[in-house]
Amino acid sequence: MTDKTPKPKQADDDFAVTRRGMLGGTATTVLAAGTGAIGGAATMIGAGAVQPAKAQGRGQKYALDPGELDEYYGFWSSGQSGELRIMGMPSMRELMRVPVFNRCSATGWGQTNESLKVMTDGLLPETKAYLAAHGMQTYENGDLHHPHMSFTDGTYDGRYLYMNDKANTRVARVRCDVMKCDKIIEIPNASDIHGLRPQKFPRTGYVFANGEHRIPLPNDGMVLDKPDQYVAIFTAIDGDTMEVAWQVIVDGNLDNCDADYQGKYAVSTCYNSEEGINLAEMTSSETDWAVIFNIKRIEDGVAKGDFTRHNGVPVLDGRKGSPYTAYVPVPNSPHGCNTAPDGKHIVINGKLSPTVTVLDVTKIDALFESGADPRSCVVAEPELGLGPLHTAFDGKGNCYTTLFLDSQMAKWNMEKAIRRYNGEDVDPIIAKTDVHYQPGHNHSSMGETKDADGKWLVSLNKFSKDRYLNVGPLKPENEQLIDISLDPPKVVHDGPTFAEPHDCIIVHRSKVSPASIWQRDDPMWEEARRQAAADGVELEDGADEPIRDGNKVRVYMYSVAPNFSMEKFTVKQGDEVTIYVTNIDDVDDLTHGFTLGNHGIAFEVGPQATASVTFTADRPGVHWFYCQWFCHALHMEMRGRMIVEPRSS
Ligand code: CUK
Ligand code: CUA
Repeated sequence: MTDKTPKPKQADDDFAVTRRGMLGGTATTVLAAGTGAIGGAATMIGAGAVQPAKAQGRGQKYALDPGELDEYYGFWSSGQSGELRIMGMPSMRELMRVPVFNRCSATGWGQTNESLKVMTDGLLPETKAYLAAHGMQTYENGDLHHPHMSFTDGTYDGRYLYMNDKANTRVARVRCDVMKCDKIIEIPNASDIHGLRPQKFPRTGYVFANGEHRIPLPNDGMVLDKPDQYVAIFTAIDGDTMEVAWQVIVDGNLDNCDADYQGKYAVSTCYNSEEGINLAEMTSSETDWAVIFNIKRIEDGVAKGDFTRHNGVPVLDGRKGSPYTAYVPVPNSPHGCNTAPDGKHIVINGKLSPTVTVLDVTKIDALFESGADPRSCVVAEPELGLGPLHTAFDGKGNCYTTLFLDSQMAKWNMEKAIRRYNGEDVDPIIAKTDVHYQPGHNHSSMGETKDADGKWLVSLNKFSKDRYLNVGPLKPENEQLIDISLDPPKVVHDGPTFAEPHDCIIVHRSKVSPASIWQRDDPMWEEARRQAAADGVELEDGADEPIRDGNKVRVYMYSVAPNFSMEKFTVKQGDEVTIYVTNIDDVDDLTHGFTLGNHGIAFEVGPQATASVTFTADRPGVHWFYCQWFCHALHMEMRGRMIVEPRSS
């Protein structure tokens, strides 16, 4: 032992817990039997007797044995990376990356005709025109903050995941059967979609999305530097059709949102009641709002025509005093908005205030009667610490709030917070757990559903500082797994992440069942199917020769490990070439790829899938194509030639 560097205390501590976890045993049950029996229990767990901090229980197992499957799916955002990530929880192993708003080198997302259709169909006409004028078909960046699953009756139903793009004002949907994005829409009239949550009850239903920044409506250059004429827009999207159902104009800037368990209300945090445009102006007032949207009234308003149409969407006026909204004053600059699994409470996180404000949904109806005290739905406002951003729940009446500035997770009890608000001398705070460092979102297992199970909590920390080997000036963020079955909760595992997961959900694996291979009739390659039919070709049979149609050439090939159906194909310089590849292998894991050398073209073709790409063959000569997904012992040999005949002079 030459290394004298002291080990971080936390690491030793974790290791001890892991080993205890792996050893199994019944210490938890014994200890849970009663605090009066501490002496006896301590004797029974041996080493625990001299380490009182560990005498709280052995904790849950999080480090899985090789081949062991996780109990939960984690669906992670990736911020400015623009993709969705799938994690195994509690092991925190990254299982998959699902490109959504970003261009993906491996899968060809953003290049294949199938993905470009998803990425372009839902763009506004003026956006398409702007992109075309700059030689682009779609945006290739996104800022994906909030991934959330569709609900039925207050819990996840495994149909879809919805997510926002703050950068380019879009909302996307991922199909949970194949874990691929099937719809992306640009939200008109709004600027920068931030907070996003699906309706919990009776089902999704609506997907609620907040336009964060205020802009003129319409934003066509007629109103410029007159911030008093800017508006922020709340949007309800139909989660089945992915069309905008309606929008509501609000005062202030919208931040995060959530829905209730009754299907009656959506709530958004709203900062900048000052309607300022710089930081000093935006934070000068002592109070901002939680804005409550009355869904029934809004639907009635749409039905009776109480709106103005902008970009084809009914836009209602929900500014202060309107029948559609209620503005609940809360301390300055609230951020997270989280509905508790008790079905009754909504927590508004203070950010600049050390408090969170608890709303009681059963008292919200009264806010929509005239002369109501707008604060009458507030039932608690505990002071937790500095920088409360987001709150998660364990389904047992406890709440876990991230404290950004304090780098802590505050565990507090809802019932005690309410009693405290009513004047009783009780402390709602149960524990504070140090996290490393500066947590933003947190999330508990099944925590945003009525099935919150109180087992795991993840803290998504913005800075990793000293937790990992230094990799240069750009460092990973740090996510920490917290065992909340223990009291006090305990950090048991670190996981580094690349830019920048804001939010995640932890979904029990019983709620999700993805397919292992594609169905041949999947709508994803509908257009390829239609074109092949027009050309008299079956996609899975391919065609022996390219099909010429003026200077458009269509190449239909299939792949079966380790071969493409064409060893070569010939086109003419200047041809617009579309290559369709259908993977006729129907085995798990047997993904092929198609990479065309020196043309910047590469894409994935999953088992039983078809994918295609269109490009101009402008380089005379011989160009090899090959399969880039390891598929067979002869994978390296899976290749062919594209021969481009020079343009005849
Ligand atoms: S936000 Cu990033 S820490 Cu966009 Cu949900 Cu709160
Ligand atoms: Cu097919 Cu590698």
